[in-house]
Amino acid sequence: MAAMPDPLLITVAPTGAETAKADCPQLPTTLDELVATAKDCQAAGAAMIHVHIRDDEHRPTLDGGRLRDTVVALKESTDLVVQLSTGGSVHDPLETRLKVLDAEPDSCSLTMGTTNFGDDVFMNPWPFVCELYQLSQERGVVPEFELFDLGQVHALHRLLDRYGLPAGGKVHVDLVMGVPGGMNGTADALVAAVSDLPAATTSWSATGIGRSTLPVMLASLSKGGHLRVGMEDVLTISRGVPVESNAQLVERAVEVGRMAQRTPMSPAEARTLLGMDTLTGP
Ligand code: KMH
Ligand code: ZN
Repeated sequence: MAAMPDPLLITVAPTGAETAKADCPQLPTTLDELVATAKDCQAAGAAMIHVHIRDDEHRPTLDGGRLRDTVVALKESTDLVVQLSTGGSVHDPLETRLKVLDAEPDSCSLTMGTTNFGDDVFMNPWPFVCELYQLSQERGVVPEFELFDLGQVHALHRLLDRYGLPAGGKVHVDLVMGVPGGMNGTADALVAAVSDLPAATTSWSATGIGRSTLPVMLASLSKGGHLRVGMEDVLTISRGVPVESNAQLVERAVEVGRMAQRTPMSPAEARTLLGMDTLTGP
């Protein structure tokens, strides 16, 4: 009997906080655009969405009311697992980032350490990481541990040793590679990071920023990992050719995944993978 293809979690990160709408008009920055993108990406094969939102001037914001409205709208219009970014932009204060969980997302990103981020610094001091993690446990929000560097793999060991398993009992990691200041977006760096993940890790994905997108995608699939794609991470589909839409990036991930005999996971399967079906709602 033919073996069943392994399921592939595809997360779409459609907006991010770094690209200006003026430089990339196809970036989904309004709620309507975000919802339309989410529907298209679910239809294309995504099961989870990593969300950054913008204000009326298309600037990054962590406004609580807007975050709540966004979670509600995405849940009404799609089945996607809704993950809110707690990273925000490099300019967001730590106190504001802790309040993101008030919007009651399914999941939140949780970066495991401070990272140089181009010319800026993405601040994640250890006490902040611990506070955010404990808050996610109290609120029943499933974290995705975002690792930008090998040192952050080690920090994840420390966090789990000290505070135990996340809400839902599963440990899902995303390697964010190729950020100027973080780990390189190469197969070698991915292998090093994956080989040191805590034994409690139940699933992991990877994304490569900019030109590291394809090497990281291929390396992740060859190591049995999952994928994050989207315009937060890359704005060209090939050298010099702008991405038309987030769905285009999801479609490419589906196609490359199929070559590796992986089938896109449904949102329901993703909820099981992430331990969400064991959690009771607020
Ligand atoms: N925008 C970056 C500074 C996250 O979403 O948690 C942080 C980031 C990570 O994108
Ligand atoms: Zn993000």
